[in-house]
Amino acid sequence: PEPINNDELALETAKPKLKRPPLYRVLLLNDDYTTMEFVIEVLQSIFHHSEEKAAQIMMHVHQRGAGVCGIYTREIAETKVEQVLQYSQQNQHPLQCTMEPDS
Ligand code: NFA
Repeated sequence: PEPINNDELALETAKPKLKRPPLYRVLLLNDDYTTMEFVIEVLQSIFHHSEEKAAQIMMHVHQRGAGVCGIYTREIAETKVEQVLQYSQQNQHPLQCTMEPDS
């Protein structure tokens, strides 16, 4: 039989690595001061939801305390959180946004 060293074996048995990246949920948190209209605007402009879907997510956050606005890879989720916080501060709203691993 053909001799085979460990490096050749490693190359021949190496799986093409096509692993999916970890995903993160971006969450909006309820508060008593941010207007419903502003939350809907954030969900439409930053998360690209329709007005109807944005209103539905806003009401979920309002009634349950928190809700998912979208699920993204780490860098995109981080950017969404930063954009929400910056846009909210610019408009004097205390709206909070965070991210967590998607299960
Ligand atoms: N609770 C806010 C209000 O009654 C609305 C709100 C919804 C704020 C979702 C933050 C997130 N004006």
